Amino acid sequence: MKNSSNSNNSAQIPTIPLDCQEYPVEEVQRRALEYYENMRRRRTVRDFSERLVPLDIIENCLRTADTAPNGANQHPWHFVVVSDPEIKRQIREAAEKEEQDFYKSRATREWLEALAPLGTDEHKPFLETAPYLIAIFAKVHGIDEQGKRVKHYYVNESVGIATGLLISAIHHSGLASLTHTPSPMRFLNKILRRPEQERPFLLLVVGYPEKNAKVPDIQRKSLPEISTYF
Ligand code: IYR
Repeated sequence: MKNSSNSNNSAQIPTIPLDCQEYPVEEVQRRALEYYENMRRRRTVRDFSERLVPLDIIENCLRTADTAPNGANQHPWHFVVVSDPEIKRQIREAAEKEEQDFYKSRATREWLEALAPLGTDEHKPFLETAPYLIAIFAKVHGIDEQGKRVKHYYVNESVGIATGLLISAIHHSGLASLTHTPSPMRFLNKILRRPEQERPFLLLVVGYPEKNAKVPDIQRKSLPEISTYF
C-alpha cells in the first residue's frame, strides 16, 4: 500500500486535487453573513409575473442542483422544465382537480387549520402565469443497459438536497419560486411522459414575482428554537 496511514481506500481510486478557495476567517464570516442576508429575503411566492425568463438562467440553476451530494453519486433525479402554455394548462387542470379534492374532503381539519395563515386554496393560476414549471422527479431505482433494476440509495435525501440547492440558486439569481405539491401528483408522469420508476417529488414554479406581490406575514424561528450546541 502506498499510504499506510490512510485508513480508507481512497489510495486505490483515481483522485484529483480538491478545487477549494481558502479565505481568511474574517472573509469566511463575512461571506456566511452575506449569504444569510440574501437568503432571508427568499419567500415562497404565489403571485407571478408573465415576464419571460431566458432559459439559460434555468439551465444554470439546474446545474447547481446537480452538484448536490447524493447517494453513491447516482444523481437520482430528473428535472422537466415546462414553458409550453398547453402543457402548463394541462398541469394546472390536473393539479386543481386534485386540490379541489384535497381542500373539500381529503384534508383533515387539523391540516386546513395549519394552512389557514398561508391563505392557499384550490385555485392555482400561477401554474399558467409563471414562465416555467420545473417538475422534479425522484428516480426510485435505475435501469441498466440490460433493462435490469439498479438499486438507488438515499433517494429522498438526495432529491431533497438537490431541490434545496435549486431553490437557493433561483433566489440568488433574482427570481422567485414556489414549491407546489399537489397530492397525489402521478398525473405528472402521464402529462410529461416520464417512466413509472420516476416518482414526482415536487413542482417548482419559477419566474419573476408580480410587481405588487404580497406574501403572508410569517416569522422565521430564532436560533435557540432550531439549534443546540455542545
Ligand atoms: N398542496 C396544497 C396544500 C398545501 C400544503 C402545504 I403542507 C403547504 O405548505 C401549502 C399548501 C396546495 O398547494 O394548496
